[in-house]
Amino acid sequence: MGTKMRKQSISSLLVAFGAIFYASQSFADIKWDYASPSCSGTATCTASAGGINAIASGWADTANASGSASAGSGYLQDAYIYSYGTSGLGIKNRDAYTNPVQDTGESGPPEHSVDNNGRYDSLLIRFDQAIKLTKVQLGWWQADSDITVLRYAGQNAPTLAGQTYAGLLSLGWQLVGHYADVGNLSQKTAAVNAGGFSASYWLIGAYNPLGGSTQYSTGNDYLKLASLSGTPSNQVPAPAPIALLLAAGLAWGAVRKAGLARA
Ligand SMILES: [Ca+2]
Ligand SMILES: [Ca+2]
Repeated sequence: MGTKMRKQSISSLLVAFGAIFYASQSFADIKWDYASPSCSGTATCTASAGGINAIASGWADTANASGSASAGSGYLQDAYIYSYGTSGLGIKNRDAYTNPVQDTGESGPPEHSVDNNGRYDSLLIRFDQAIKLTKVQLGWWQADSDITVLRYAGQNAPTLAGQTYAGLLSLGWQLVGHYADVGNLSQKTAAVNAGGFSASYWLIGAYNPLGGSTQYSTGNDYLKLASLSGTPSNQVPAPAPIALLLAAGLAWGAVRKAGLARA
């Protein structure tokens, strides 16, 4: 094999290696599964996967809301998270514990779930880093299973306490989408976030019109969150490794050429 042939072969190898490296950067989704953590009335419940935590906390518009049909009228307060094995995470909001009870039925089935009967329950998910969310999987549902997904695009950590759901939209939160009948989909899984947005904070709740016009029925969605899937936004395939390898190949070629020229 001549020197030129050998140089071309090695360059081809470098390109091939670069292609393989590039392909390996087309990352599969990471799945955060809430079947394992055992959480009972806690403030947070954490699933970990791929070295990244997905810390769920519960929220509902229970502050200054009175009566059992005041969904949307109150301000957000933290709530209590319960895990139900493979059924996933549910929420009992603070109005399950008032005297008299302001969200009637909230402490038992089916409102022990993330529901919108009486109050709008939502799970705030905080990832350790920005994630492009792709899937939301339910483990349990009853009656109806429409969900609402928001992501946080603000600079500083978001504060939910004391805000209304409608007000979140002017505080850096963006509606990613409403998704209907997730429980009826294959694997009870909705493909979400078609726009491919990334965020460290996501808000996933029983269907919530966010103060706007009602797209789906409200007051009848009861669901538990089994898992989330997504991709770290810093793992988007980048051409840099190929460029580096090609540059290395060219440099090697230049060195060879210079060496041959001196020979
Ligand atoms: Ca609930
Ligand atoms: Ca409720």
